[in-house]
Amino acid sequence: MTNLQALIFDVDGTLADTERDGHRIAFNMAFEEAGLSWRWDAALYGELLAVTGGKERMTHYARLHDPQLLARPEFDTLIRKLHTLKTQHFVHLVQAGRLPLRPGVAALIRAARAAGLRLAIATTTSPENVAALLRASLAPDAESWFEVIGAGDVVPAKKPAPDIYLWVLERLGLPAAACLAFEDSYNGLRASLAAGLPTLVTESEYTLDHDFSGALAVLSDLGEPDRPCRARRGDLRGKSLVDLDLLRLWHSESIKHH
Ligand code: XBP
Ligand code: MG
Repeated sequence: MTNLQALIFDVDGTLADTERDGHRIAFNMAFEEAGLSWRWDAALYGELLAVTGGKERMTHYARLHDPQLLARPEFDTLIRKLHTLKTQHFVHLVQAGRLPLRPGVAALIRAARAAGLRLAIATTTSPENVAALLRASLAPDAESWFEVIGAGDVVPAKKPAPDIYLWVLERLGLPAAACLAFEDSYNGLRASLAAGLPTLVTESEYTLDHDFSGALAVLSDLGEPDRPCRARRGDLRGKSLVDLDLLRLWHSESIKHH
């Protein structure tokens, strides 16, 4: 029997709802600053989220809506410049306290630490964004709570490829069966399942209609004492929030079935 030893968290949509009011705003600020007429409204951004990675997402958008720009020889340089600007804006939004953690996230992370569970992050977003979010929304020294932080371009293929999760597992030196992943999106769940990780999904504003087949459970969020979470799928065993006992139960059940 493989006991639960580590929790691996996705960032955007899982730790915090960062997309509509964070990344999207930062992209638009970068486009304006660069004198580009691109503007991504909330609905369009929801469609563009099918592509993970900000640079990849902008390239995808250009392919659909601005082929002339895409064809210019300096396009790749422009994308890198836009992404640097966007990341600066996103970090400032986070530092202004605009992106709080989702319900139950901080409490579960603190409880996991106290219980000696190892913590890691596996995300498509850029490392600067992770550092800013952990510092501003969890604790000033929170980066040190995560033994491994796998983010952005450290792997060639982004989610739904399993690469970032495999990169994290290798550095944890743990088998997937000793871990549990937290995700919010179809792309993220495909990545974690492809890496063999039992995965808990908390739906986010852009992913309510996603296919979460294979998840241990699909929840509204992790729940707070005064704000119960709801299970779209999975048995909360009468609990109103996700605690370590529930995680260990779901984890042991998933390992039994493998
Ligand atoms: C979400 C993403 C990222 C962010 C934008 O990552 O796909 O691309 O949308 O961040 P995850 P960057 O859900 O895996 O945390 O612009 O830095 O890519
Ligand atoms: Mg996500």
